Amino acid sequence: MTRRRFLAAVSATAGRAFAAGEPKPFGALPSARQLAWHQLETTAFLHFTVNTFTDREWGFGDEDPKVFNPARFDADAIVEPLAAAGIVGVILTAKHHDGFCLWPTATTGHSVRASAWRGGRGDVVGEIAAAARRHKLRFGVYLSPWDRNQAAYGKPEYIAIYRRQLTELLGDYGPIFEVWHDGANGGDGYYGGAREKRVIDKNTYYDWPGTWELVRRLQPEAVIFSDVGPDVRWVGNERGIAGDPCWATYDPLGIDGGPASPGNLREKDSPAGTRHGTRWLPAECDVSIRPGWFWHEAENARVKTPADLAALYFASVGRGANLLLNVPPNRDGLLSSEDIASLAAFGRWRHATFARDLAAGARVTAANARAPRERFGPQHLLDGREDTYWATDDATLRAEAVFDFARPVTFDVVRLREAIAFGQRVDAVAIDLWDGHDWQPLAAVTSIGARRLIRLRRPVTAARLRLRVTEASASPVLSEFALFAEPA
Ligand code: FUL
Repeated sequence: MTRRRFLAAVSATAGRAFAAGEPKPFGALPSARQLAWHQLETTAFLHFTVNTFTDREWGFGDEDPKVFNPARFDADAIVEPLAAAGIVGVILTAKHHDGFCLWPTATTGHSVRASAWRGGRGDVVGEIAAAARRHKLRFGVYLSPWDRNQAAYGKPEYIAIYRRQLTELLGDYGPIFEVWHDGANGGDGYYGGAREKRVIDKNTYYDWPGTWELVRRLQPEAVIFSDVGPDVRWVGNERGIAGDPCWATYDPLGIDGGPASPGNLREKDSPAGTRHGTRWLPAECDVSIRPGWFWHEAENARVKTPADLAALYFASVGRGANLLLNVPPNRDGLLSSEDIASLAAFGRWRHATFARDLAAGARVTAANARAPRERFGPQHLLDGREDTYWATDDATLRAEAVFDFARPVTFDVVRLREAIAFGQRVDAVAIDLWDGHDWQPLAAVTSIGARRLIRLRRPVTAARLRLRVTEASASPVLSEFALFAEPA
């Protein structure tokens, strides 16, 4: 199958069946696995390998596997603080660019088997996967395509090795929710002692469609992440910040404007995506809680604060993307106390902010809703469900809903959601506040998609609010209008 045919096949399948009377779906649509992925919001990355012990970010591939010895490694102690922060999935670097495998693979001797850790009988992948299950987190794998240890890297044989490694990871550790293919690849390395530079053709060397078909076969529910999807796209920066707007549709181009591949991407387009693009390809914002991806003693005092994490949450999840927050284990095989403290406070903030929707219970009216109103009326904005929605007649692109509160509410966060199974339809909305005489503009934003969080500069008190869809490409289908207050 060619890449084009593969991508057409994966993006043609809508994730939901449509019933008579419902709005007609618009544009590119999410698949079932993408719809499930959107629900996750926040997941974690664990960067862990020989680098943790050599104090590097990119290992050359000649590291002595004996250096890997996290003597107090405790997978539950790593996963538990993530769960407490509201993180619902964890992706482990099963192999980073240095080629050291965190599981006892049959494909190479350069693995935990040759390490000093637990006499070579340990399996980091197995233990994190099991701990994730115990704490109700999903488990995913990062397997670096670039392998600076492998003698075969750059030759066709390496692709077979890479696929055998994926086959082990996707076959032996239970359900996998996401497979992460890094775009950084090719360059100098150890390569079995050759110590040379190996440049690969990023468009052809890996035969990505073949690898993605293998992932589909072994883990049909897993989403595949790379610079270009096919399910989830890189947001185009490692700062954790989505574009504003951030469209869920995207037609990525290569650096020269031709076909794109992992590592060959015109990344300046990725934060915003492509309005009316042909593929549903939502953004994932990867960012580390520390300056580096791996743990370094010298960065213990530079862990992002809970306020930094909250700001990242608004800049990623708040723009319809997902946040993939890296929290790297240290040399003991634990998270450091600084990271745990920051995660815990971030989790408390999240819970305190989002536990109670202050708009629930409001009275809502809208001049336009498609019939029957019980099914498509604006009351569905407030019912706390994502599978029900307010939809207008097909020809009504601009619409408004007015919310009346029995008692004035004080809030500083607004959350909006489109029912994205119907595509990304809304281009811009505004929110107004009734001051007793007139409507005063409160906020205006563009893309919504899976969600949009509006963080106001200061708390606002209102007894009456108005939501206006000011621009849409198809009749709006909105599933939520919610209000929250951050803890003082
Ligand atoms: C990059 C890699 O080179 C970094 O080391 C890290 O793994 C990051 C998530 O992706 O491309």
